[in-house]
Amino acid sequence: MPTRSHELFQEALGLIPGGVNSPVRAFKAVGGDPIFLARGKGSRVWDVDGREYLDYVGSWGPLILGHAHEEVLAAMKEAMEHGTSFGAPTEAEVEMARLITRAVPSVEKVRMVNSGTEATLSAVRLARGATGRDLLVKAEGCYHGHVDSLLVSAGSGVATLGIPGTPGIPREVAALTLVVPYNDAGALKQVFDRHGERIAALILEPVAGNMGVVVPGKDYLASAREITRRCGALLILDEVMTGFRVAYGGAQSLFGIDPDLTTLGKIIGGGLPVGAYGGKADLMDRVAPAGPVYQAGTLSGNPLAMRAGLATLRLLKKLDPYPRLESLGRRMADGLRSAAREAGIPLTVNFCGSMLTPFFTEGPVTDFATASRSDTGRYAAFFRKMLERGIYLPPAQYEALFISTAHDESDLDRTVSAARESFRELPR
Ligand code: KE4
Repeated sequence: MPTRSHELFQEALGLIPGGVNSPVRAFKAVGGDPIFLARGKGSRVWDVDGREYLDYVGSWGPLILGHAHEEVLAAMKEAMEHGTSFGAPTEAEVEMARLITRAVPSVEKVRMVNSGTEATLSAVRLARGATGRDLLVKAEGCYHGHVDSLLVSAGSGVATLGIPGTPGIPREVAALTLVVPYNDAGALKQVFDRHGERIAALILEPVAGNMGVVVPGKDYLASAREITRRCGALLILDEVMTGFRVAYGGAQSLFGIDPDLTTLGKIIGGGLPVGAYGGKADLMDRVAPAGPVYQAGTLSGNPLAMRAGLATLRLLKKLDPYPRLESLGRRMADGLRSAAREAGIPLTVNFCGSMLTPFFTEGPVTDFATASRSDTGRYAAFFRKMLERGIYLPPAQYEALFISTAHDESDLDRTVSAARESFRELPR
């Protein structure tokens, strides 16, 4: 008897590329058909066949308060009564800007957009416009949205120019981006020594989440800050995932880094489409209409999304869940490590607060090269066994799982028990 998910996926394949509206959802990295979800509440989601799962995808990061949080829904319902969008300034946008500039120390002015991709592409354009320079530097394994200049693979060697990471990106565009290994300050120094005066910006995930979770080595971010400042290049911290996730002030407040620009997304939208970029006032005042760097958006700062985001951020400020989220992250990491050790499965678990990745490799995992040693086939088998046990993990090894304030110790203990059983069933 085919499931409703299967039926929907078959129909979707005829209507939507790959049957999904974002590639990772297609389960290609883990095999089989994706499950179609119908609803979520707290730490749980239910699929269209009525099956319940403990959810660790959390919409890929936005839902730090869990699904359908009553205060977030109430804020949206109240906002909806007055309309959803005007294309005109509203008070909620001023409240959001006030909240973000108070929460994130380096952000003196901020512009709302509608996705993380829009945030990073706008920050990159601003960096190039402000410096009059064309080159960019990014780290291998970091993902900053599907921006032409940032969907670039490493050329041969460290200080060589990039090559298109996907068809559709002109070689000339890719060649303006240099790709360095993450967590390698020496490579940064080499690239900036060679190209520094042409480099507009370095963009980094301050805690990487898109090669799986990789935390910055001691002094790495400080070195990045020092090297960019010395060359007159800007430092853009892409906090789309880490913003309000690893700390209320983002990873930059955790590691004491003062970037020139910061990009945000996910959590600041409370589950609705929102992104933002911000930074020093003199930089942001170069953005239209204050300055010449053009950027615009029909639904940017719309009151419905602002209300969802404001409700979320205000709750985070009030609850300060970060110490508890850190202890839950540690509990899960320690539990998975000991369960894998008992089963004789090589496993490296990296986490930062409530974002975590189990890598099926001996480790340590400190960059994309070491992350790539993971046994992705084993991850796929593990994913399937956990799904059968009602645990919904990210359907790809090179992703982060997310713990929310709606998860409790019993959820995590159930997850570790399910992992212990699943590890034992994995092929040797
Ligand atoms: P969006 O355009 O997907 O809102 O944000 C792009 C983006 C930018 N920067 C960072 C650090 C990000 O993690 C992301 C998006 N993250 C992925 C999860 N790996 C979104 C999931 C998806 O692509 O469906």
